[in-house]
Amino acid sequence: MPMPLRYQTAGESHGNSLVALIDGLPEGLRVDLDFINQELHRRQGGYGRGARQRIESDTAEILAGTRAGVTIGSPLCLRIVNRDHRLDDAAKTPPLSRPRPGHADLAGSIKYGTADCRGTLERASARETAARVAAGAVARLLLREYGVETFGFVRGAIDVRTDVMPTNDNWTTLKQARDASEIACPDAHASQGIIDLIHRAKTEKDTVGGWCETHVFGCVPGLGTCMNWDERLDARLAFAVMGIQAFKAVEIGLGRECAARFGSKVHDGIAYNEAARNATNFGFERTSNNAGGLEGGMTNGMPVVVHGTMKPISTLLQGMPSVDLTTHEAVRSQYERSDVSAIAAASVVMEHVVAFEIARAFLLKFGGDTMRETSAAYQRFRETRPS
Ligand code: EPS
Repeated sequence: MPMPLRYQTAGESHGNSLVALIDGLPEGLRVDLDFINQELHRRQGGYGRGARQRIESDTAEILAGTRAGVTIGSPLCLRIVNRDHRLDDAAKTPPLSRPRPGHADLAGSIKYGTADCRGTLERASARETAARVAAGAVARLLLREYGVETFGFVRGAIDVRTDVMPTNDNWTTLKQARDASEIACPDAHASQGIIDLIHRAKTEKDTVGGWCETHVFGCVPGLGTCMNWDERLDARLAFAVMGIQAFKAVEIGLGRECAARFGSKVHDGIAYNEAARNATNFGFERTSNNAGGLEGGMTNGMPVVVHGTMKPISTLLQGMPSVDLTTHEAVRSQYERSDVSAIAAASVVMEHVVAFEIARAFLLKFGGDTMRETSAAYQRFRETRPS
């Protein structure tokens, strides 16, 4: 029986490897490692990253789940080896006993009853997101078979924000601009503004967060459900995005701004265009997309739009007020090699966790044991009409 699509990761920042174990993929999906590695490479980039990214060259290998590169319906296991593998060497991973405000250090040390935050911080580290990108890239390979594409980018930070608005018609052009940007922002002026902010933070021994966005194009209406609260697609997307290290807020479509407007200025009018009856929206067009493509926990045929907010990196070169866990003396928090900003990487991670949830919802609606069954169910649905 097909399982709902799901994944787990294992691995520590300076352990041997990161692993993604993906369950619920149909038989017959080609696992294109070049594509996965291209996305892993994207995640490593971005202005403001630390020296670690010059050490690593993230590459996925398949440990299980395929025959000649094609899924056979069993769990798929992907591994990314850590070059900076030193967790078992105590001299190279000394205790961290001056917790960093904002990191998992203090809560983890109390939870595990230790004055050394090392165990917690190694797993809490955002290094783990490489495994999530690998899992999400597999999801994107599946979605591509059905014309569903994701586009993630950096919207801004502090007082810089681009006002670009991705649509079905312009997103591939914006993607080129994003890929030309050192900070994954498809607006050259805003890119420079964000880079300047990160440069300033570096000079001042500080850090920067930012806003990321993911847009999903090509979803048919009806992915997700209004029938069970824990299967609402908007709820699942929020869960997935909030689960990314350092994310503090998630919004769908107009998000928090909804409360600042009357209903007539929020809800997206419905129109019917007979000429577009074979499009993925079945010809039901909307006058705006404030809902971010989701109504009643289901896709409505408009692009899915998810916003994520990342807090600044919690490892500050200047330190923050803290306490030594052994002596309880007031100290500055401990510095570890880190990034000044990982917002570009975060936009890649967010795109991939969003893709995974969309693929999960897609397979819940159309999935079978094989890609042939999935394609047949999808095709049948495309031929139905509300009547
Ligand atoms: C991280 C600290 C840095 C980051 C790391 C996340 O690693 P290191 O301590 O080895 O310099 O570079 O992110 C990654 C390694 C990555 O690949 O994203 C942290 O403390 O969360």
